[in-house]
Amino acid sequence: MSLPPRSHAPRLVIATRNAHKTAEIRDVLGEDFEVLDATAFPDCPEIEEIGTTFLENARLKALGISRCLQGWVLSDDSGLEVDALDGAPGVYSSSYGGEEGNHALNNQRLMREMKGKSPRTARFRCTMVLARDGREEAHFSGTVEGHLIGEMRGSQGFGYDPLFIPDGHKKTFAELGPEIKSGLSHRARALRQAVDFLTQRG
Ligand code: ITT
Repeated sequence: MSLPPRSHAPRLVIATRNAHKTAEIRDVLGEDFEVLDATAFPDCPEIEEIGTTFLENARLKALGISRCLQGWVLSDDSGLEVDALDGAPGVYSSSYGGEEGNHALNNQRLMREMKGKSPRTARFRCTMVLARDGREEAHFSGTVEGHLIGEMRGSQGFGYDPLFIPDGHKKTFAELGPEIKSGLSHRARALRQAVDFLTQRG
């Protein structure tokens, strides 16, 4: 008797060079997809994030990477919106402290700006664009509400996780760890919509 052909998980390329995002996405998707990111395609261009909204930047990243490879590409543009700072750092979350991707400087600036301020409510927002053959197929958005504390707590996760306590919890994302974060994060919420879309498309 011959064995049935081994099924291969469909490939999904994440248009990011942020290894934390890729790991979180891989965590949520499990074995259902083969997840790669832009670091596996060194010939693809670096994408300049010149948009002024999450959706604009998510489009730039998804389309830029999709034009240089075949198959499904998913981008993630995300950030933290703080009510007492009129939504800052928002789309500029990654360079808030003055140096692109420097999470320590970003957190220091956030703690400085928030000293004595209220309310301390904030949310993470994630916008994802799915693209194929250089064309946008769909976009999705997810948020998680919470509040900021005045000092960093926890060592897991990345970015602003040590300062952010999601609603319904008493610990920061950096203390709660990946299992809880991937159950309720902005990224997981957007990603589940993307998976539903891909499943419907077969
Ligand atoms: P790519 O553009 O390559 O995807 P990036 O890190 O530059 O990577 P963004 O431009 O979307 O990504 O900026 C996201 C920033 O928002 C990130 O650097 C953090 O400061 C913050 N951020 C987003 N999601 C976060 C999360 O789950 N936890 C903590 N901080 C987060």
